[in-house]
Amino acid sequence: MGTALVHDEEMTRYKLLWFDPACAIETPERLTVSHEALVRTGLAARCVPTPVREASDDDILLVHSKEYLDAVKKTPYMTLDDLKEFTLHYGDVYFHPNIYHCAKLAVGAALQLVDAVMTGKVRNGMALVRPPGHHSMRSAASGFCVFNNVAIAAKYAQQKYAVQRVLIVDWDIHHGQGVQYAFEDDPSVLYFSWHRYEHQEFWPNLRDSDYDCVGKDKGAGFTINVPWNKIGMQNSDYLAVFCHVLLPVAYEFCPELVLVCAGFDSAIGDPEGEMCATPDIFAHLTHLLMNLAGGKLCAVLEGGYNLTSLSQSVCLTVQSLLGDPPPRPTELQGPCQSALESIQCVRSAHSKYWSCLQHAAERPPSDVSTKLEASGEARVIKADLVWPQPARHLPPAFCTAALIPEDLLCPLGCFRFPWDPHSQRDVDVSTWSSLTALVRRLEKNEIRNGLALVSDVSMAMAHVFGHTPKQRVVVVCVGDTEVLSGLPEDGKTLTVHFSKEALDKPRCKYYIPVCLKKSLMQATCSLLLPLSYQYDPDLVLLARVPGSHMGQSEWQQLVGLLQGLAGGHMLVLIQEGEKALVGPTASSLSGSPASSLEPLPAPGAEDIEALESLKWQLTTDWKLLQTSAQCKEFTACCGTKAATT
Ligand code: Q6M
Ligand code: ZN
Repeated sequence: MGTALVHDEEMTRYKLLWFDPACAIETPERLTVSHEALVRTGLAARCVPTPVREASDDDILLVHSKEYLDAVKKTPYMTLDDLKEFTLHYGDVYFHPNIYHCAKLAVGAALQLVDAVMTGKVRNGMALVRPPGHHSMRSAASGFCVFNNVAIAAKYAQQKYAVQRVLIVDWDIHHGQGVQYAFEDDPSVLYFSWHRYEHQEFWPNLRDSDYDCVGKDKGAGFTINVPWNKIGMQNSDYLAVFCHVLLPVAYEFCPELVLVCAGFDSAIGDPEGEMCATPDIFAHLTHLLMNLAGGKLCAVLEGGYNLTSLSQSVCLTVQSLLGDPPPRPTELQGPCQSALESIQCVRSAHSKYWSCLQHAAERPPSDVSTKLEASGEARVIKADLVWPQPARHLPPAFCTAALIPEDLLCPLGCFRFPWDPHSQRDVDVSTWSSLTALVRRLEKNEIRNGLALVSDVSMAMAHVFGHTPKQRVVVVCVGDTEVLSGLPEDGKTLTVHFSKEALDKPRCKYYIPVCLKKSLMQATCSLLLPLSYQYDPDLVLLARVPGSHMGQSEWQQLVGLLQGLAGGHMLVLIQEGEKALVGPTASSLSGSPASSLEPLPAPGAEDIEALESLKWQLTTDWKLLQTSAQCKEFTACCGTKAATT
């Protein structure tokens, strides 16, 4: 399906012409190093090169006023003094004789990307642009931004392709107030932003950036602000927000297009953000969004001022867009106290708008509020920031192996197993030993993933475990049949079993039965993902047994999302009676986007109750499940990262 890369050197041809420390970080090199890194790593060559174009006046007028456009149009003819004077009307932005041209190309690049994705030329893509866009408002430039590239792209997609619902994910470390204002009363565009806030001490210092600004009128609930009130946020803080805020709401919203304000000043080493999330995290953030909207995702560059972490982060984003498995997440802890306070506040502010968050109201912030000084120590940021160079990983040559009976057609995109890609045949062709051979290939990274249709999932599992002594495995079972009697309970496996009838009681922290009537996406986002990320398996084993209410698209979402773990190594076992799932499973394993879900039904009170109490019981062992800040006494005795380090 392909990944578009929109890029044009012309956008490097403007720069700051006078002394202004606030603007000095926004340099042409930002674009050059990002593009060079994509070329050097071979990623650019794997993308579909897509030319930019100049946005038309009508495109720009989708978001901006005629007066503002006319004013910007005059800048190419201004003297240096005129430009300086013009710049003074706005905050933290500079003009240059060529910036109007570049700003038109930046908008045009975003629109070209939307065209490529919406016409089905590619599945997804990234546009490398300057100037950025998310701060610019109807009649004002701001924060290095001239025209609002992503806001215009959203309106354009709605107008040209009749897209009903657009999700905008703004992971830049600044609040994209321009995007927020463009859609604050519009329920057809869900705007999510996290941003360094520090109780309004950080630029752009707006009251409108806090968690309780949720949108207006019909758009109430369709603006989600996650303020970071401390610097030094880490991978686990970002992942927690995705699992407990963004993803559940996004699945409920059910977008038809996802746009990302892809700023990388939220990565470690950035002088503006001062956060500690590593470039790897962007591979995961991208991956987690890639199965929404039938895979239609357009990432448009915003900020990012540390040239090293910027270019690494850009590469990791594009790598995920291309379908490579994200690198293993490194040593995830739980979110820090300040992040938990923000998460709790956002969830509670949105509980009346989203049924997936309705229970959050029952645990309102008690003595905590981001209005107050956050509890816990500030993290100390090391003076010399170093982070590991992202591993130059090689995806296995073979993606998906299918171990299925001879009379079944091999699904598209798979190869039939047993079969030796290195030309020495697998000798034994009986199902059990073929299964063992397949697992060994996964272990050796010769094959990325596989699926097997088996007569008895329990026996198949026993077999797999008999032959993978060293591996840590996340086992996910779906269906109403008990299969797990023989599983090791020594921490070498973490098992989550989804059923609609109660099967079993939790036996230990590594065995988690989840009995739900519906709300399966919900449980996947806010329970299964955090557990699995924290466990960090070498292999994911997904088993489908008879008797389940999980529909085909939910199943595909599950298959897609779980591929973010274990370097993409996943084995799917399907019990014979569930033959119809072989095709859809194979399709997701070989990288096709999951089919879109229907807008989600409101979860029943029973489900919510079950899920919440399960999470509550498990949080002591699994910190990534936390969604509320503890009282200070609790923090003092049980310890959190902030308190113990
Ligand atoms: C803030 C000075 C405070 C695209 C972007 C632009 C950020 C503008 C920052 C303005 N300067 N130290 O969001 O990255
Ligand atoms: Zn930024």
